[in-house]
Amino acid sequence: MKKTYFIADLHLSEQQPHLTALFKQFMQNEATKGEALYILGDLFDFWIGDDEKSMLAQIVQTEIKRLTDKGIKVYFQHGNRDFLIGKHFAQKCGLLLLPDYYVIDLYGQPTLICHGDTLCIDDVKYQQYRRKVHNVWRQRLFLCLPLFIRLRIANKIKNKSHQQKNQKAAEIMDVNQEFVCTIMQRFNVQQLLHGHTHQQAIHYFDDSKNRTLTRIVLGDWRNSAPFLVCSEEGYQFYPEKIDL
Ligand code: LP5
Ligand code: MN
Repeated sequence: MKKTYFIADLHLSEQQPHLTALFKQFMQNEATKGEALYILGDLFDFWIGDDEKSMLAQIVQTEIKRLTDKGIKVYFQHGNRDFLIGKHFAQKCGLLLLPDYYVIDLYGQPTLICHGDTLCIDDVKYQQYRRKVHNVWRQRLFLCLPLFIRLRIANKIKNKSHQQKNQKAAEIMDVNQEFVCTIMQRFNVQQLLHGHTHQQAIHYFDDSKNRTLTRIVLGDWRNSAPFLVCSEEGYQFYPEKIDL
């Protein structure tokens, strides 16, 4: 039976080698059973340019290439931490870069996939910041800087974000339900799949036409290595429940 895997928010970094070990294990075992793997953003804790030649980058590329060499498609959508992953990284390992919103045919069910940060429109400060760092010219300028300066800037942003997050209400950092309905209507789908909020769950709700819509949220890899697997028979989280 054909299977498709979904993961998000691994936040891999040199400081957390156990996560890299979990990633290797997942890529060499579970992921090989599928026809496709979708990584819905925040694979890395942060990414400051494809010229980064760290050991971690090499390990991740090797693992992705191992899958793509077997003919398994590996797709990637940018997260808020690794939106600078570019063509060079992708070409090295056969990774297929997708736009921020993308509709896939999931065994007969059109499904909108995204990282999830764009759905959190009540987090006004984040959305303002996002617009700034997604500006193409600002990104080009940033990528021209020496790596050590980029690293310093990234750490500054991380610290600022950490401070600000502590002062934000949890509801603000979750998706805006009205916006979720609007975006699902815009893409004409009844199923949405995303990460970012880290709250692994399946939400059912009705739209204005009384149709039942589904929103599937992937968990993050803080304490375990959660994934979603889909087939013609439906979908299943592993592990079914994770500690939040
Ligand atoms: O990821 P998470 O869940 O911890 O927090 C996010 C939002 N924070 C971020 C920041 C990232 O976590 C870390 C940054 C990685 C840097 C990558 C390289 C930078 C390249 C620059 C290229 C031009 O995304 C957090 C949300 C939270 O999700 C929940 O949705 O709330 O958002 C914030 O906390 C943002 C703050 O509110 C505003 C931060 C202002 C930073 C000011 C510096 C601007 C300078 C930009 C120019 C270089
Ligand atoms: Mn995120």
